[in-house]
Amino acid sequence: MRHPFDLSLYLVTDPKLCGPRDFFETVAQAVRGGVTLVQLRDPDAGTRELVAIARRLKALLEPSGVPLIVNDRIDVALAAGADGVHLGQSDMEGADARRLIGEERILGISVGNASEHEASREALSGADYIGVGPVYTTATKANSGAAIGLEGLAAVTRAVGLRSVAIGGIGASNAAACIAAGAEGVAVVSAIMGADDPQAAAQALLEEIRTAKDTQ
Ligand code: TZP
Ligand code: MG
Repeated sequence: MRHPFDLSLYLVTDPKLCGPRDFFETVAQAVRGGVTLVQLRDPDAGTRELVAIARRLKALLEPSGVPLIVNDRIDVALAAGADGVHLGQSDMEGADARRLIGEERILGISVGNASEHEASREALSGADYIGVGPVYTTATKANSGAAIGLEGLAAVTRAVGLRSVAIGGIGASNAAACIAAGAEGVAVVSAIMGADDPQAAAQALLEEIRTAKDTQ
């Protein structure tokens, strides 16, 4: 049975955005603020370091039941006992990833735009959800592609037909619009990792998202 998950407020981590604040403390505050999923994303960390960080995050998240997803690295996810993996279009195809991670773990795959999806339908096979974006311009990820806007988000979500989480340049002021466009939740990096008060930032985002869902 697949691990249940709630895409409402999906924190994607970035240690570079915490400033002097401790990375794990930042994630702990975000969890207290109500994030519903956490993804370990750290393109600069080596394999051993990533496994160690993933283990610590898994232990930190355990009491709240918030699932841990590892970006890009199936090997790290399996070694650390994470709850899922998130892959990009240039990573392994969905069906192959599913064979490796088994039926319980969550599989997410990024989709940048509708034509990219059309070109790679097999790549999404076995996925539980898609990450769609960047919806808005973002400085957090270099080479993340052109912003696809709310129209792009709506088009991809409709075309793919899987649960979707919007990403890229999202904060409390534009989260509701992403839900209205068809996303089940929003994924954020800087709006929480870089906030002065990560707990309050998460709370404010969740409030916007829940209100948007309630009024749908
Ligand atoms: N993938 C597409 S955009 C992005 C990722 C990881 C970064 C989003 O960061 P932010 O700070 O929420 O705009
Ligand atoms: Mg990736």
